[in-house]
Amino acid sequence: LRPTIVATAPIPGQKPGTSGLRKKVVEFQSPHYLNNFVQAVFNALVDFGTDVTLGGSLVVGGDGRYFNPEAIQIITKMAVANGVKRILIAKDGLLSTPAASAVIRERGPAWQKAFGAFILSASHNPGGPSEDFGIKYNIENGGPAPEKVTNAMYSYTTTLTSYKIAPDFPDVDTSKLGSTRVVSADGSRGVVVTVFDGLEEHVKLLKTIFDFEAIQTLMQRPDFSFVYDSMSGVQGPYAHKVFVEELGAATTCLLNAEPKDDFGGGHADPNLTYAHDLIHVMGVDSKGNAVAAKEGVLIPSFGAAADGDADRNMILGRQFFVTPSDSLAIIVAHADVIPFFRDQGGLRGVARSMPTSGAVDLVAKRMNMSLFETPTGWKFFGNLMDSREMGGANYTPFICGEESFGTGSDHVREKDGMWAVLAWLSILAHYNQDPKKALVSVESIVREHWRTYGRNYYVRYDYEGVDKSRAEAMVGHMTSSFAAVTGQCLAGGYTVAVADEFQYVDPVDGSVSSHQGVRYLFTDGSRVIFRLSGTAGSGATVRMYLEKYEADRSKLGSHPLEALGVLVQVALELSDLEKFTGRKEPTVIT
Ligand code: VG1
Ligand code: CO
Repeated sequence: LRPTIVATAPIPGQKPGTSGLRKKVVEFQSPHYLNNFVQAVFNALVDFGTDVTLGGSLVVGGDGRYFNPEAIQIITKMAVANGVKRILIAKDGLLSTPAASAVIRERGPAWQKAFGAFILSASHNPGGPSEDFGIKYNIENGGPAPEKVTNAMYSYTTTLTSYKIAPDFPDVDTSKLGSTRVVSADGSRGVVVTVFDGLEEHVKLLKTIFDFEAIQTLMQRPDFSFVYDSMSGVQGPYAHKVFVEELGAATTCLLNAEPKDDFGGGHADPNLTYAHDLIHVMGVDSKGNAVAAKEGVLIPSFGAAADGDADRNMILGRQFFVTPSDSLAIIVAHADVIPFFRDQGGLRGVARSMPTSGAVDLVAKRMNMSLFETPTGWKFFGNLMDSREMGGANYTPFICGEESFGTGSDHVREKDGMWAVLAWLSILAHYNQDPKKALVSVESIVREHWRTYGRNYYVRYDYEGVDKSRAEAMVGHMTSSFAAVTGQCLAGGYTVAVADEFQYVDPVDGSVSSHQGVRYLFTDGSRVIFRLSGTAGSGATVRMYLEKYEADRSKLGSHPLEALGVLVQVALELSDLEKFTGRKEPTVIT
């Protein structure tokens, strides 16, 4: 157990982004790279009052991508050297992001409760020897480390001169469940390493939230069928447990349910471009249009997909795509069909990231709930969700969501792909209780929602792999011309009411996050937003978000690209995107 102090030097570029540190695998494999970052995390924890030597547990697991096994051994040896006494490692290293959050919050008696977790994932980024690896740290509430903590981690990476590791600590066999106690040579110190079932807590928790019987009744209807695509990420075993073992579905309902360390060469991102297997089965093309079924082929009534670390979700009906922003609004509008919310007296608060459409705002307003608009990234939701526990305002129970296929609630402190799918199945079960009536479809639920609230047409353009300095120059161009464009009337009569950069003041602790995206708010309520992604492993990804609200009930049936066509031109003009990036077309449209 004796720690060795290894001399090292700061490595540039180790700043955690929207969700942890993500880089190419080869970078993580280079000498000291992972070690430096892990030591910086331990150093930062000391500053924020977490004493890891007190006996609490450290959770370690990941999405199963390439380099996960090596990273688990390194982190274990470093945790031992930094004084951690209990280490909980998920079996085979497989632990989804929402399950990690559940494990931190739920596992074990108080005296050995977890103080945090290392989650080894680059989420939806491709995996494999030449692709991305990632690491993020979640704190004791189960959520991502807040910005002040990730800033401290980064600051340590810039000054670090050494790290601690226990090189003689035996490698952990993660394939076998159970605890091993390793005692120091003089018998004065012991460390317990437990390999645990990464599925257990999360599935147990989900069963307390949803009415599994009602969902099972829906799934047994002869006119209902579904398919779930785990995209070769970590969700496969969870999907098997929930849908096959708990709900009695056939294994043929599961696509790509075997975790692979390169996600089968795919891009484990559940959207219309990358979830090609699923959209094909569901009769939807990459623009979200319906594709006619081949003769004799039955298209399932419901389809969903997860990303690499299983915190994202995409929801599809038969030949129908549900935008994540609409999905959030519809789940919120139906929260009472979910026992978790109903039993707590109903949902009281909702939050969305700034670029997410305002569809949920309309629901919150009508249902008289508090609404919060936060910067992109799940770490900003944690404080809001915890505020009741902190004795503050009555914000919980709570649902939050992002336009990037992320939805979840305060049952954990991460977005939760399985939760979103079970929420939708609960809504469908609610509308389809009468076996004699024809099936109420996903599409009809969404259209009814639009008829009630109006429709927030929404689309996001991603320009991936852009030269970083050019992307930054584009942002600079926009921020320096805010005053000049304000009040200007552009194509289609769009007039800029406000042009600014989004800044967030956390209502719970008052911390300020600036430069969270360039916003153009138009006089008719439409919005254009630009952000540079904080999850790109290399280069820059420009995200352009467009939203236009339509209240006219006769105009609810257009394709978003049609409804937003002119606004796209306005956005390209305001940003001069083509000139700065050299790109004529986006890489992905969602
Ligand atoms: C993206 C999404 C953001 C999400 C983040 C992490 O961040 O836009 O909404 O929270 O990924 O999701 P960015 O900075 O690239 O826009 V995940 O599933 O990759 O952990
Ligand atoms: Co993810």
